[in-house]
Amino acid sequence: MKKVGIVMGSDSDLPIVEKAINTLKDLGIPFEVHVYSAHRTPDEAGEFAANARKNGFGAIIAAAGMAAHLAGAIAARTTLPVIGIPCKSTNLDGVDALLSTVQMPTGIPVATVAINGAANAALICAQIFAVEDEALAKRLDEKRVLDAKKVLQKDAEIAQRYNG
Ligand code: RP5
Repeated sequence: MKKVGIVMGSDSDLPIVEKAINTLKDLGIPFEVHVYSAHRTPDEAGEFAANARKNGFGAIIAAAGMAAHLAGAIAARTTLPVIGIPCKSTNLDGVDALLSTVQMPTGIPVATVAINGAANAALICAQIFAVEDEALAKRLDEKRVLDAKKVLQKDAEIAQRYNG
């Protein structure tokens, strides 16, 4: 199976990114994690993106906060799917990162998830890989069933507490 590249702009993004890491682990998808910044280490970020396809990656998750140009800078250097996670930091609640990540010019797309939406970033990668991987598609189906059961369990608990 191809790997997912997970790149974050700073190790301060790791608490958010861990949800993507854990989701990929749960689904048995190989990954590699790096800290590269579009602004502080632009050469390393660019080289990682430019070589990603030949290095066995099938998709890249890029997480950054503030003026979050990492996902776009990576997308500029590869035609692999790039999923951007806008990270909440500082004073603007992540809206700064959301707009910086999502507002890409035509031709260089970044599939952007919600602010701090790291689990969904991993799931998008999984769903892309599952187009050609029946076993992974089955694991995704099973996860959906399990997640639904958890919601129904919560419904039962809340209903018992409030509905007499
Ligand atoms: C961004 O600036 C990073 O992605 C991080 O979200 C934010 C703050 O970085 P640090 O100053 O904590 O390294 O580039």
